[in-house]
Amino acid sequence: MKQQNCILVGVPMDSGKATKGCLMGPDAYRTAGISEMIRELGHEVQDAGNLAPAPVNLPAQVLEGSHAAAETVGWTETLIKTASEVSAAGFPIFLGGDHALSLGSVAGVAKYAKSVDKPLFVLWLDAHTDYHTPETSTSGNLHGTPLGYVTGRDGFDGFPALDATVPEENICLIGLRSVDSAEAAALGKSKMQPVDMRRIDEVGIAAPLKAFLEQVKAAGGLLHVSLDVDFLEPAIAPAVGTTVPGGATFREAHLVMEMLHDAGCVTSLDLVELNPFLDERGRTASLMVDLTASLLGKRVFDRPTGRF
Ligand code: 6HN
Ligand code: MN
Ligand code: MN
Ligand code: MN
Repeated sequence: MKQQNCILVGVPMDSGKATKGCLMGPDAYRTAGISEMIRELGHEVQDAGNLAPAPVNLPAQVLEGSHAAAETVGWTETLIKTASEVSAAGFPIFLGGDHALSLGSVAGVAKYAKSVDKPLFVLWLDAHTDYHTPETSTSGNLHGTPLGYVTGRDGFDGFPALDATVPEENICLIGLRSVDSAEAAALGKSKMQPVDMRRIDEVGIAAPLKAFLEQVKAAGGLLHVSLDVDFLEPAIAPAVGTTVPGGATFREAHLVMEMLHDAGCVTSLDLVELNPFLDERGRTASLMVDLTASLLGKRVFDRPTGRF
């Protein structure tokens, strides 16, 4: 990855589920030193501050089974606009905020990709598929729906119409270990590329990622990475409301980020679901910042120069 102009976009969004706390995420990343880390790696960084949701009133009956739907629609409007604009200016890093922010970040990046006539690919690092529609969700939590929205599934009445959808075959999900039955049924019919923890146990995390990155590079595509804290093993990343045992280890997660760096095709990033209220002395926030450092080129040993 060459030198980047990183743009930090704070998204203190907490409406994607009932458990509160993700609104503190952007400031936890700032406190953990995300700007300083980026600068030390030789990139430029600007902090665009925090966004706010557009005011939205939904007619009764629209999205009535979904938690805080109007607020989530408002965030989605704001994020589509911002994500499509900042993508033209640099490398956006969306500091969440819960995963419902990806309804807007991915839709906005897809709009940008269409405007520059490049295919968009998405890497979803998560315990969950987040492939519900508001109608299939049993929890009513819209953070479980962003991949449903950006692939153009029905049932998102009330949300902005999409300028561009993401083709299913351009989406790879890694780390899966909690998939609801309605999502599994839809996934079975889709062309998305799911990599669950069982497969990672058997073949390792590098092989499926390498295959996906080769697909991205062969297509000359843009790549958006969405990193959910619960991708990680809860023992190393406790600050998330939806922990699932059996997640990616410290080294598996760093290897993913190091490979993404070396591939040089990542163009935008979401850091989502961090709930600082659930953290232990900031260690989850710090780990997420360290993983971002690996994506931006930090390495233990620099092979060409021999420098550590
Ligand atoms: N996340 N499938 C569950 C639900 O409520 O729909 C969990 C969603 C988790 C959301 O990972 O961002
Ligand atoms: Mn998620
Ligand atoms: Mn998740
Ligand atoms: Mn569910």
